[in-house]
Amino acid sequence: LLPDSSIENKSYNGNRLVYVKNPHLDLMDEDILYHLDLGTKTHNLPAMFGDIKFVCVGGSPNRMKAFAQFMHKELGLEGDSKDMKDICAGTDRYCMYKVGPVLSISHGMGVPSISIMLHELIKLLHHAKCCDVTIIRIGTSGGLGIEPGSVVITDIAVNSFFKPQFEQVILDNVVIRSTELDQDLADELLECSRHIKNFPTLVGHTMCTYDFYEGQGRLDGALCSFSNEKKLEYLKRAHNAGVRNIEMESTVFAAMCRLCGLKAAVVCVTLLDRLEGDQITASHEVLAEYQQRPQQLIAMLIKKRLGLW
Ligand code: R2B
Ligand code: URA
Repeated sequence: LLPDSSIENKSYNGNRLVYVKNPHLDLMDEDILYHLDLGTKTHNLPAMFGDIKFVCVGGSPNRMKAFAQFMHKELGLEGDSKDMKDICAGTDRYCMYKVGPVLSISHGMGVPSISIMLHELIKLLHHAKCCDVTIIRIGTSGGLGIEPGSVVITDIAVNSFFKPQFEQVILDNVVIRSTELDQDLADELLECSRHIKNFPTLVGHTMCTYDFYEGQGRLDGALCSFSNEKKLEYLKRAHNAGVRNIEMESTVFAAMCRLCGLKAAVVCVTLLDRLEGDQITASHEVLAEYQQRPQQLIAMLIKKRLGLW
């Protein structure tokens, strides 16, 4: 196992531009962001995206469209948000909406899906010469020992071994990257949450896994080779290590944003308490309301930053 070189692992948050750390990019005449259906020759990226200050990412295309429409209303912008155009309409891999300085993008499920999106998004922000960008993942998760519907602001993203690191396979090497998130941003989000009374918000570690079923200790997948006792022993150990929720993207999100100079946060609502069960039994109405909770918190942060609240 090779640790990241100190240069690659260094955060550049002091300087507020978005960094790409790839010498080959400078030699390319054109950069096609294939999965976003955008490119440096086909689109004027600085004109389209240069004013972006907040990027919100989440798994589901519908939820990220709803978030964009919600932000349109919250920012008091003109026009009908129903007509909002998907910037990535030329591809059905991801969707993207721009609302003033806010970009809302879907990332699909799991580490490989979000990682492809982030490579292209970070290059997009770099080509567009964006600066002072804050990026937040708003998502769903399984809770550990907390009331379903609680919102968890991640202090540290950890892997299945409760370690704050992401292992990227590069050629046939394993490179370990830090998953540290922006502490000040997490504190600012917690402060915002104190003004929202209708749901509990807490700070805790978030465990990121490569699977929803066996990888999260579920007994209800197509495959399962462990007992209920073993499952609970593992989940309780995770809880004792400070883990309060489990999802599938936070480690690679934290690692990539950190290396590219983006201040990043992860805010996920919990759909169930994994110490109580595996199946998600809440009604569609309840789940829909839960999924608006991270959006409310992020809207408050954005409005506060823009002096609108
Ligand atoms: C949370 O929810 C999804 C799985 O249901 C996954 O993308 C995640 O991180
Ligand atoms: N998303 C996850 O990854 N796990 C859960 O238990 C719920 C949502």
